[in-house]
Amino acid sequence: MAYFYEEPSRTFGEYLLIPGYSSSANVPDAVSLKTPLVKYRKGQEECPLEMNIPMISAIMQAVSGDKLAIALARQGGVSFIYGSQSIEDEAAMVRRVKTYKAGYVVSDSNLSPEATLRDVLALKARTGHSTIAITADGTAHGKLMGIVASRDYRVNHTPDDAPVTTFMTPLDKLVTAPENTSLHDCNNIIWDNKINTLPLVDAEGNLKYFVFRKDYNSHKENANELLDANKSYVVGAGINTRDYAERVPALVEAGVDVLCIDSSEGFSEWQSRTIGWIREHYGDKVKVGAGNVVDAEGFRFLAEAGADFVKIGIGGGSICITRETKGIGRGQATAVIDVARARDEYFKETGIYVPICSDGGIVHDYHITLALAMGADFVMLGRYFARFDESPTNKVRINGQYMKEYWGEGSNRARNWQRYDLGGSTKLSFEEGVDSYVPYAGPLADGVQTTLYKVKSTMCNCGALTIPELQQKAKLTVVSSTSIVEGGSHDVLLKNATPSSMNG
Ligand code: RVP
Repeated sequence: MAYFYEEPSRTFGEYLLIPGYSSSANVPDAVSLKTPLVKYRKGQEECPLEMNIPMISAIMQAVSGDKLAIALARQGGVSFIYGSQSIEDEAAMVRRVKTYKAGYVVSDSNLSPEATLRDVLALKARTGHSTIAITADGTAHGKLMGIVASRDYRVNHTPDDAPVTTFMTPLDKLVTAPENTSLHDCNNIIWDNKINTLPLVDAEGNLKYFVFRKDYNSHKENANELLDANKSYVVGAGINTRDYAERVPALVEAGVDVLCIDSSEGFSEWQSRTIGWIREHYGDKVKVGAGNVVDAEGFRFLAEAGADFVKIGIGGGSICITRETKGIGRGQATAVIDVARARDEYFKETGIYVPICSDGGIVHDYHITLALAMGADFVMLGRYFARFDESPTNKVRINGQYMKEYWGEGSNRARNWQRYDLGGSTKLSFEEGVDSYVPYAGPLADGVQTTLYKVKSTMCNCGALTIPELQQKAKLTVVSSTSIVEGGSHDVLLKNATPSSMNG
């Protein structure tokens, strides 16, 4: 006879935290959100890869491109670049993140001296950048001849066919610096000379980078940024259980820091084979997370297969219709609680701490705090990140409101059949995801900082200054459906009603 669970499976909206004693030391600024990303022998060694905030971005076309990866690493988290693209394209995205030197920008707007104002305007419209390098061959690293900025020409006054050489600031009038100048020194040069852009050139006069006044300031503001030993941003990437023998080497070659097998259902032989292949070829050097699972059994299977972290969640994603189409899944809160127990038992038995990630279904910021309190080391978010400027999707205006597009990996639009692959020859034959809009929410940095301030405040209410302390001290209660109603504003007529569930 089939097995029946005694309790219904529950989701975050059915739980609340009960505050604990908070002392005068419990202030949000004193809270550390540092958390391990990969397994380690807790108490005996340092975790080889930690994050400064407990947030990773979903392995999705509508979420994790290189721009978002840079923005999130700057806040202290990690993006997993989507795998539902060609191996070359995914590796190129990883490479762009790894070669991005915080503060040093490889010029993406370049023209040769033969170009005209018409070319300048067309390029500016395409890239959105107003500083254009004029190099001998028109490439990002060609011999620097001059720079064109908006103040160098007047549209409708300067003729469209005027050659750039007639209005650019030529090299002999430019302030430049050698390629290895430190960011600190670059900033001094920028200030001393009252310039906005400093080109860095090599001994032959080839352009290497630009340093912009505005970037230096933002670099200074990001105390949490997550950098590797070479001061490049940390980045992850999704892989599948089909083409790993080609995809993994390409991603490793591009400099990826951590991989994750992207699958809607991870309790499978395919996942253990994939991890096995990585261990055989790279030992423990290449880090790989696995999932998704929703119970203790699934966790133990992946931990024993050698996963560096385990991801939890089936059917809870905002764009996910797996539960409706296939009838599988589990309430996200129950899944996290069950897996967290299994993780703690596994740690007691083996001394190995395998971090776990709650993936999908975070609607309100406090759901993050609940997931952490229930034992998750970090959370993966799709909808949340899709709303920001840096996500790779279009910003559109609908009924007077700005929205961003957001679609599931199991939707027809993404056609990520590997994610739902069960072996055999058939490819995605029915949809498990939808195509949608989410309200536009501005720059990632502002959104993440607001969210985490809320997380830290609640942690203080629970008397916790770290995530492990929260997990130890948290007191959680299931709430009745009537008290959920009581928890929102009620019995008043709202002056300014927006659907709060869509605003993070
Ligand atoms: P959410 O943050 O609620 O938008 O959920 C994002 C998660 O949803 C992803 O990390 C992934 O696990 C899952 N997903 C992605 N695509 C689909 C689908 O098409 N069903 N589901």
